[in-house]
Amino acid sequence: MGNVENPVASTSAEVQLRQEMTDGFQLVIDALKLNGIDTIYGLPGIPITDLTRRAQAAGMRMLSFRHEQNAGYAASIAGFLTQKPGICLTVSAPGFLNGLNALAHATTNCFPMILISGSSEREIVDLQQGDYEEMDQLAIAKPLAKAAFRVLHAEDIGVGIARAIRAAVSGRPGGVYLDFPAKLFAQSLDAEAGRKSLIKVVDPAPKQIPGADAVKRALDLLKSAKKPLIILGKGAAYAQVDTEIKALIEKTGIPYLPMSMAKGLLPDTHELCASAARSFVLPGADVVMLIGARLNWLLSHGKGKTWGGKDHKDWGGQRFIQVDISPQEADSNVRIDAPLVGDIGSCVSALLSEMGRNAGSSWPKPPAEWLNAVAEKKNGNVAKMAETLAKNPTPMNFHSALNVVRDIVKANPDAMFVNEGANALDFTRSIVDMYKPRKRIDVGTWGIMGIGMGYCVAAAVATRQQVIAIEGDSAFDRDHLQLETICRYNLPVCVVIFNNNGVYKGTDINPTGGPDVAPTVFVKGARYDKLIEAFGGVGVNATTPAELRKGMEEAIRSRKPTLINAVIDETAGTESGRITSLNPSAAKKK
Ligand code: ADP
Ligand code: TZD
Repeated sequence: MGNVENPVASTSAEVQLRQEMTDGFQLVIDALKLNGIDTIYGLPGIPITDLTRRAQAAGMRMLSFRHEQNAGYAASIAGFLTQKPGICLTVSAPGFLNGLNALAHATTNCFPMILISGSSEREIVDLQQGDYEEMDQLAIAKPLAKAAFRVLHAEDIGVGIARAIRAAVSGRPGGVYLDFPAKLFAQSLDAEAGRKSLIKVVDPAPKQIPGADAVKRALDLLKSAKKPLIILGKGAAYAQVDTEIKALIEKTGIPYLPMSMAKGLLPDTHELCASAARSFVLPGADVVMLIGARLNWLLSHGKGKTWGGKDHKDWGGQRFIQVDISPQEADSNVRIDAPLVGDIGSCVSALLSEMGRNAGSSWPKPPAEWLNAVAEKKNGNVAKMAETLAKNPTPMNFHSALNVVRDIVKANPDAMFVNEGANALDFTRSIVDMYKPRKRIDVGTWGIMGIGMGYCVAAAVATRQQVIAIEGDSAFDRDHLQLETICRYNLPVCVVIFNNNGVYKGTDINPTGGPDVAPTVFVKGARYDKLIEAFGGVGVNATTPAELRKGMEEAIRSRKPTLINAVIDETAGTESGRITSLNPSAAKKK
């Protein structure tokens, strides 16, 4: 199928006829644009090459990646940042499978995303006659997506895209798959009929108002608490109701713990932020209000030793309030005494207005004993960390490098911050304070490696801010070629590789004494900075905090694509960072 705007000379009657027709390609573009979607992350090829060209011609931002998985991660985080479904566009079978990882990631993390994949001819696929890139993609996508649809007729494209948008953003957001067989794009349709078939989705993510009884139940429980705690999750960040959440925390005076991607909803330096006293407040709290956070592995399932339970499955005695849009989330791990089901904006507003109605402007603050104990613990830990950060060992280690990163982020609070790795993730999360909402984006619910460069591209495109990425050298494995994507679009991205010669560390040895290095070890002294130079970006090799600081400052000043190879002591860090205990063999060794 060629471009419809073929500039071959034609009679005016022919032009008139052509203008009155539209086709599948055009309807996909028109339907997306009609719904305010102006960016596509993808990789061209049969049958979607013309779609990428025509999307660009129609004024959409069409960002081509070097691998679909990275494009998919970009789309997923664009969805998180914008509340609009991020679009990933791939070719059939292998391209689709490469994008599928990100689709599952979006569903798992509650990010709105639509994976659109071209597919082969239905009649050949269904009879398994061996078509080019034959695969029953819809069937494969279904278990990994919140919803999955196939469109066979051009006049149904509008409905297909409307359903996909609604499914992605309403209720608990997630990943949606849209299957477009090759023939669909070439189908032509009367232009007027085509226009009429499109749907501009009205109120795609409707408010969900919590019940008055549920609001009262939650507040009664909160009021009874002697040691209350609020936990903010990435659902709270996604909801974009930052002022209301700040008001709730400050009005109640309750210490809060931000989950990784909720950091910065209130500045991490806020007096009620209990991050530095995490291992004190979790077992110590008697009533915990979860706002957009699940009691999954990241919160030790709400039980066990982390929560003061005697053994790993024992309840710590906390009573929980859970604010969540999903009515099925409560009781997933432990009993939730007060589920508050609704969108976070409506729930937090309802809590605030009910608090105001009952207590005038003075909601009772938590007992001073609890607040003082939390503050004491926190201040002690902050002071201890300050001592560690002040050291300047040779070689540079995670702490001395992160001391620099911490300063740079403080000086550039609007910069987007991407982070992946094991030690490179855990140390960064606890050392680098965030000051504004939705700035920190990272490995999320799965603890997945490979999101880094896709996130960098989407963060730069969706927010137009400077992007800083802190990457473990192994975390960066799946990302190398996206440096070309970053350079091609000249994005203001500064990637810092914490290079410690391997997965977790670079010190393992092959116990057989054979020629192969240990499975966790990489080439020693690799120069990742040379990779970006191949594409015209700026490469910096930094062996000291001073060199790292200079490199980062220059990257931010110039806004040039930059990669800093930060050489870190290969003996620093621990196996799997803070989740060593999840390794079956490591647990046995302990
Ligand atoms: P974290 O990893 O930060 O703890 P999770 O991904 O586990 O956060 O939890 C996010 C929760 O937020 C999910 O249970 C999801 O249903 C919920 N959520 C997402 N968006 C909203 C919203 N707008 N209103 C209410 N809850 C939401
Ligand atoms: N593959 C994928 C897709 N996700 C994963 N989480 C892993 C593998 C396992 N894994 C981790 O959980 S962290 C990590 C891997 C391979 C890399 C750790 O090494 P690093 O970080 O160099 O990135 P540090 O700072 O050296 O610990």
